[in-house]
Amino acid sequence: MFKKILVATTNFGKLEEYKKFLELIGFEVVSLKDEQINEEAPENGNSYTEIAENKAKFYSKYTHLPLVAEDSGLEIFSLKGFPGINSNRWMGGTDVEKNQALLNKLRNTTDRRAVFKAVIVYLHKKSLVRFEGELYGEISKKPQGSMGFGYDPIFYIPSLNKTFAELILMEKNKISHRAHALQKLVSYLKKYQL
Ligand code: ITT
Repeated sequence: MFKKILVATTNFGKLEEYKKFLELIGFEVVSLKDEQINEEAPENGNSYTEIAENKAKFYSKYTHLPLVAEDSGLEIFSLKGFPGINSNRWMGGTDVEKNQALLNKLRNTTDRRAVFKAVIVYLHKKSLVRFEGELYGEISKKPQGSMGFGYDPIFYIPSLNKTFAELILMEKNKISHRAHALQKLVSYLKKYQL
């Protein structure tokens, strides 16, 4: 029988990335929709960790399944870490519009360094465990590629000469901030046979 885990995210792109890791080690990944959870956790907190923990606690009110929740974001060096923990809510509009707005902010900037960060919180029987990952890269001059989600078309990885949106999921899942955190989660779940 498969072990069930709730991947408590409203973001379909994230969900797909989690599935690849967790199904490989024998989990049946359940989404918020599968569990008929229609509430959305508020983003409360001053750090990725605090926000991810609060999301996990929020969704645990609606299920008895072990669950994971995540907070992640893109930090741009020349913008002093902006948009960071506000990556999803610093402006309204579509991902395409957000990407364009960031490119506009960097129009005259030569320092294009940026880092993607993710904090995953695993919540099971009231115990919270945290896993972190990050990936350094740059903001491209224009959007490139059509895969992935969010800021993928403008996050450029110099060693690959590609943006995240030019990578297939399997390639992104080898190197991304989320992949680094997910590898740690997978080791933990395997170690404790959860
Ligand atoms: P949940 O809170 O429901 O998980 P969300 O999309 O609101 O979904 P976050 O609050 O963690 O997630 O927001 C992080 C934002 O940062 C996300 O919406 C994307 O726009 C961006 N982001 C995070 N990881 C990304 C990735 O791998 N590729 C592209 N953009 C990413």
